Amino acid sequence: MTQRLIAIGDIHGCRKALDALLDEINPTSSDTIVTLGDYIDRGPDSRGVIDSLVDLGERTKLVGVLGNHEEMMLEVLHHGGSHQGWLRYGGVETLDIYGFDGDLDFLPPSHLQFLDSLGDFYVAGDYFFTHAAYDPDVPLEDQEIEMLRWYSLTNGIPTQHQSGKTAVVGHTANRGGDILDSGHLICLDTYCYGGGWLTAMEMNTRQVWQANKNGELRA
Ligand SMILES: [Mn+2]
Repeated sequence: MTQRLIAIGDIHGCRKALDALLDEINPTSSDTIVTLGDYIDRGPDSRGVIDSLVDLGERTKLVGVLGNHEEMMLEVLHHGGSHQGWLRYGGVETLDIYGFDGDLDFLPPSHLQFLDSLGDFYVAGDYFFTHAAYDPDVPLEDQEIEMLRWYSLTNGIPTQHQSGKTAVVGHTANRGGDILDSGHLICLDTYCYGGGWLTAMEMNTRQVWQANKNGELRA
């Protein structure tokens, strides 16, 4: 059985898009799926997205990368951090779908467990995966969080990482819906919540799947 390595870009509450892609991909226990972060906020069904991801983790090898949106939420939940930034960046929609009533323990235990399991980066073969970007001159394990989760590619695309591996990232939305591929860096954030597409890419074959927020596939 072929072992596939599939990356999925920023989901942002677009559960129908995620489920449509997973139906097409039909992941098995021999596949690895790397989700690039920003599962929640902005889109309509962050709770449903986390439900789907928890379920996905039971039938395939799921590697979840932490996005800046999950970072903002966890900062509020675990450390009593300021909620103002998170709410401004789409946290309101997330609280709404979880039925937030003023109590900060609104997440089901399985959802909190999933969010707490997310990592800063993942390396597989000739690729590494982060949410946003990287410093090309710094080993992956020494990267600053600002570069991994917050840096926007609109400020410039980093040169190839010193490891020689190809970076696969999300975070910087390509509003036209197309994948950004600069050779040493591939960005799969194709703006699903805003009217673009949710993108999945199999890294060995470069096969691509895309679905919009209504769950309609792009040919
Ligand atoms: Mn992001």
